[in-house]
Amino acid sequence: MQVESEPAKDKIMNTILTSDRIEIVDCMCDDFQGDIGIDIAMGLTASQKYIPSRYFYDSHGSHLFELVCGLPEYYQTRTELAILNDAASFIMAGFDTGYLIELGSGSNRKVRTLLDAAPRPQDICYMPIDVSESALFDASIELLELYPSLKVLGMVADFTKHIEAFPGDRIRLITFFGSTIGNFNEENRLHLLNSVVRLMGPEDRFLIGLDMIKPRDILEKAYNDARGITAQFNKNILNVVNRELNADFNADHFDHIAFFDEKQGRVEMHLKANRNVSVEIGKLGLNVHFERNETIHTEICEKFSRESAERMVLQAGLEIKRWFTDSRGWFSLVELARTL
Ligand code: AVI
Repeated sequence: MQVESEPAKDKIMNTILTSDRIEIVDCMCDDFQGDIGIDIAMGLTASQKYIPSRYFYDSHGSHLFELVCGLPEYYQTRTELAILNDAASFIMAGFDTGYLIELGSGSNRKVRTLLDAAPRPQDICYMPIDVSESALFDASIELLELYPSLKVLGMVADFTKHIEAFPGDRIRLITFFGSTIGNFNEENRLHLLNSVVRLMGPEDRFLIGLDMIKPRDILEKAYNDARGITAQFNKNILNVVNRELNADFNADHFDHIAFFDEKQGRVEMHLKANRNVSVEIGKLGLNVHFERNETIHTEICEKFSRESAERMVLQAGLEIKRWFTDSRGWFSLVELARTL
């Protein structure tokens, strides 16, 4: 497939797969390995210990997250899908050719709604960007079968770092579903949005999913499901650290906790030591002690109001073109353009 892309400066890209309809390139080049040691050393020696939430998503964590998305308490995925179903034809009416880019693509469920509404799918090049090569590969192959005229240019990449590698010779619709933006702190959120804005031309559009503020009991149930899948997802981060850094965390010595901090407008997930714990992190030559009840902060999940969302996008240099939501106003899909 002919795609005129400008490789990111100083980044090596390996082509994993290429044929006439699909190309998958790898921009990661062992970044994950390099970063995790630094991230964990910093996080577990801080006064409030933390592990960055991006380490949830090894293949088991990605599988657990897929299970979370289907839980009755976790309203986000099905609400966003329902909004997308209603909004897809409006969104795609203005985008009948170009690159359909999906940041953090995972499964292809949401983008299929857009492709189904595309007037001419043969004129669209779908660009999934994901750190998981296997998820990207499986989702891409499935799409090629479902849409026989579609072209796919996949990037195994961390979209927080490799945005500059996206091709820019055609109009782009960049999608960022699932309220993943809420998992970034304010500084990183702005940094990510700014880098998307720098990439965008005046005709490009950015479609972003946002989870909205709602009553505490609904939010807290969504992150404390009855089957304990979210607890498994949270604890899996310790297995990732064990595997990658030769550590000896025992996940049974920690309890999953998740609560809504109303003042900050966000759900926080932590792992709380249920006894005094001492952990050896072999590859870092580091021993970390946890007092009983001390927590490791693993995730923030920001919840937005219309005002806070407007403030955020304006600050990043974006303007709202269209705002789609459900009847309860629980989730929003916002179509953005660069402010000129
Ligand atoms: C990926 N992200 C939007 C999810 C969320 O709701 O913040 C991750 C998650 N954490 C616990 N459950 C789901």
